[in-house]
Amino acid sequence: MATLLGVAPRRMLEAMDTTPEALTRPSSGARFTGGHMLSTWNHGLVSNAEGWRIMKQGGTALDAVVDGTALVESDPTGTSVGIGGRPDHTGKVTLDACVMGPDGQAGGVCFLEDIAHPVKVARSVMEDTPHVLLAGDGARDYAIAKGFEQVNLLTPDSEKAWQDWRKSAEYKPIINVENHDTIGMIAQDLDGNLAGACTTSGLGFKLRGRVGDSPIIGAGLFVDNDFGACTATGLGEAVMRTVGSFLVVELIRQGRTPQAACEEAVDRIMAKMPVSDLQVGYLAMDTTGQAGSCAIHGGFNYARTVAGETGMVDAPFRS
Ligand code: SD4
Repeated sequence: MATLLGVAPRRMLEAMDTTPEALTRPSSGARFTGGHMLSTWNHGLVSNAEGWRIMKQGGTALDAVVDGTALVESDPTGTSVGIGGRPDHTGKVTLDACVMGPDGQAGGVCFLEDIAHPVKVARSVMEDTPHVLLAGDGARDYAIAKGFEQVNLLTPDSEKAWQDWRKSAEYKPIINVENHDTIGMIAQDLDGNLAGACTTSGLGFKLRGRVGDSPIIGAGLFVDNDFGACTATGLGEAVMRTVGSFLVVELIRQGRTPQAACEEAVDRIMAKMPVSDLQVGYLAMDTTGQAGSCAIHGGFNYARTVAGETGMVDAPFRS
């Protein structure tokens, strides 16, 4: 992976230029057109493999992130995404997802039940409606009307975990450092265009109705085709309070590297709240093929694919 990390030319940053002209011009450096994908956690390997297969056949970054993350949604052994995701405190699985494309278009669903592929419904909201976000029963009715099948998302394993949890029914709105696996994926295709997707079942045993950062544009995901893309994983409340993914892309727009931008976004969380019990990780790319990542604690890793070559990377951390 060391070679991969050095693949993209490193943009030379001079003193930050914050003039209005500088803030609205696309990032300097040639647009990368070799195919670049970043996906959270170990299951990112599956998403990137699918994404690269799609890109090689001429698919767009948007196709790659939607179909790449949908594969993870299909895996019943994943406990934080799609089928098999842990339920809320009433035993119901509720899903959140969003997508963003290169033209600034965006779509999402939240508090969605009984539908296996929220990321595909999010894409449909983006492409087939004038809206950005559909919630709850309305989102489910929309998905059914669009031909998505209704399925039982609560696997026997998840039901057992919920029954075990009910014995103490201790509700803590925190996320264990080692226990989360939302899939967030950002990609740049062979035309150099950016897109991203994020999908999750959120916190296990959350309060009914709780929605995290993952379906919220600017929190769990943000894409600006002229500058960069970012996705987040971890405790959504901390990400939402700091509008984390938008912040990272905005900092890239202002001239930071993806790495420096992710570090700043983590530092903003750490400056505002105690973090001993919570984890957040950011993953970002710019348009020139550079990647960056940062987490509050160690343990956050991601899959990186550059021109078809893939490796796992351990994210730097701040605590
Ligand atoms: C949430 N951010 O619902 C999601 C959880 C997560 O890895 O990322 N898990 O808060």
